[in-house]
Amino acid sequence: MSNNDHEPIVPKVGPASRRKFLRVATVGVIGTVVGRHALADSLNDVPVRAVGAPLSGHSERSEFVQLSRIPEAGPGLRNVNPSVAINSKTPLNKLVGTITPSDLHYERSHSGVPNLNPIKHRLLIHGMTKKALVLTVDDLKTMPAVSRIAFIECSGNGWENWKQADESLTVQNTHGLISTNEWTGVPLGFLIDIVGMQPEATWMLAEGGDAAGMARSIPMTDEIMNEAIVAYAQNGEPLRPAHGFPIRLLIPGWEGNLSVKWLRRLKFGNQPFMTRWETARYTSLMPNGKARQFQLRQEINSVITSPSGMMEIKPGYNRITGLAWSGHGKIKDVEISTDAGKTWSSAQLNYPVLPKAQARFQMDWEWDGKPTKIVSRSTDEKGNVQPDRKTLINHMGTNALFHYNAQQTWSINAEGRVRNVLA
Ligand SMILES: Nc1nc2c(c(=O)[nH]1)N[C@H]1C(S)=C(S)[C@@H](COP(=O)(O)O)O[C@H]1N2
Ligand SMILES: [Mo]
Repeated sequence: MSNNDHEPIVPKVGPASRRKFLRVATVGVIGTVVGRHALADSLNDVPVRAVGAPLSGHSERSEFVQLSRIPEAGPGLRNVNPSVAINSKTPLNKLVGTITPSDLHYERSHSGVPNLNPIKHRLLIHGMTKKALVLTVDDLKTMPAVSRIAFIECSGNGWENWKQADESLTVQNTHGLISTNEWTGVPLGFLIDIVGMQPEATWMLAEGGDAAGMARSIPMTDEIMNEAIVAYAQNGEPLRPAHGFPIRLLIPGWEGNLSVKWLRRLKFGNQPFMTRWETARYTSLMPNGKARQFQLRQEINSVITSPSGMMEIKPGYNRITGLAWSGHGKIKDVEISTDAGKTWSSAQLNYPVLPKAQARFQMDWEWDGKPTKIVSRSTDEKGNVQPDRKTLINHMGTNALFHYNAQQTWSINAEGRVRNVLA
């Protein structure tokens, strides 16, 4: 592990920031913060101790906490009946830290969620291999396992903002097609060693057991052979049906679409299999009229989750926080501008920062009450910098649907209302 993994929490969020905080405090921030809270001097200031409910075999969220995904039917198609939804977005505006609770992991399923019996399920591995194998879920569970914290992101994440910005969107609407979980399963490389991949094999077809027949061609690069997992668990429990129970493929950092759920088949070959998912779907129409195929990596991205769309803030101290991620590796820096992109300063990163996982950033901010725009811009360890909207659109035009990773701007008016805008 590099130094970064062990960067202690206290020094990063502590002395440096505290100094900044104190400096700001001399112009009144601590005063504002303290002024907002009640001063206490006796036990009468806290509620009496409460009688407890019986313990249970399964705990639920507090009745005072409301958290849910939003089912949507595509760009601009919100507030639909869940029966016609094609995806369901994670409430990034209401979550903290970096791990998404399993029941709030975003969901994208092309033909519903099959209810598969793990006893009957099988994984076939064949094609350009020395032998073909059919494995049960129990077979997989007896093999060496790895656990890895990684994001899955739909390449459609951000698609709401390609052409125009609907001012009523929350960050859940604009960026809710990404989540980070800890995934456990068998390394793909181990399975490849068992079946013996032929030297000519350069691509792998992964096929799902749902009615859609989701199937994608995956290039057998060293990176993928080292990092892909046939996963049977998320956040320490068996996969939830919506996320591929009993098994799914996980390709950290690459299009969510490649992380095939309800995995039933891996087939090796010497060229891409050209499924309809990589011809009719999951291509990007470029300004010259040609379609870009096999844009498989999720690019560098970030978004401020608070304050964000449809929130309201007050003048004085506000803490800006958000999430940054890159399919190339670790996030190295997140800069924030609170003056519409004129000046930038680095936010604090919460450690550990993991490769191909969401990273949490935060910054203290004193809002003077004047209308402004806030925006974040991330940089990863490979030197990739999140593009501004103009740069992305110059390159991609506005006809593409997938891989929108432009900097997200939130405008704030004199009343403190936060709204989605293009830049
Ligand atoms: N078999 C199958 N796998 C699938 C899909 C699907 O519809 N069927 N959807 C894909 C898409 S488009 C995405 S973005 C991810 C979403 O994974 P999640 O629902 O666990 O978030 O799964 C991928 N794997
Ligand atoms: Mo997706």
